[in-house]
Amino acid sequence: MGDEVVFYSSPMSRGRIVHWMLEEVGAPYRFEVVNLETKDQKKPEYLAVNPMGKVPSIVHRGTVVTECGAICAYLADAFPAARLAPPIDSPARGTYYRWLFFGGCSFEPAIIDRMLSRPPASRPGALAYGCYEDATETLAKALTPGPCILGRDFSAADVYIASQVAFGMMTKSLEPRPVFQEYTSRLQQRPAYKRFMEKSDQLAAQMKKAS
Ligand SMILES: N[C@@H](CCC(=O)N[C@@H](CS)C(=O)NCC(=O)O)C(=O)O
Repeated sequence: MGDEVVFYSSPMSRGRIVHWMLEEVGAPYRFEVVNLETKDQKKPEYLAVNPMGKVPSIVHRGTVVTECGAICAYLADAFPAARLAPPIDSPARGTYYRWLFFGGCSFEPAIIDRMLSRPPASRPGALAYGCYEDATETLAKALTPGPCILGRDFSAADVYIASQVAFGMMTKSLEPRPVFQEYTSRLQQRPAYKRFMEKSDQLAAQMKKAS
């Protein structure tokens, strides 16, 4: 079966988060393009991998993993030499899970709702993230000590959170506070980030040319 990660994605999608993560862990991987324009994600071959018909997905050692946050956490554990997750018995492990799950359950929905101009909920208490202001302020406070979400140590949680923060600022659904700008600019200097960007841009250009 080998140790290759099969990576189903599109270069213009949340799969960018996983692409960066794959470069960080140094995993051998094969990029299988799922063209969202031609609705490859809803074709039976791909639905057999992810019945949600969404990217990204990975298959590794015969197991399918979907959901960006889960894939980042999985890859950090599957490729421990990259040291992108605190040890299982470390107190930092709790903080690491906390922000990984905050990213998927609270921060991303707050940003997407804002991007789509969805009206504020009539019952914020029933909404997982409460209100946009609380979700963004909470993250800003957590990032203030820096340089990473866990303090000194860079982790998979940073790949996930920094990607969302950058996306939020790019789509103007997140105010470009200095704490967010400094955090993303710092992490975007990482060699793995630069490798991912170069490969992703190349792939996007090839797809554009072929369309
Ligand atoms: N919760 C999923 C969301 C995945 C998702 O929404 N992917 C979008 C691209 S960014 C997609 O595949 N959209 C195509 C579609 O729904 O048809 C994750 O975190 O991986």
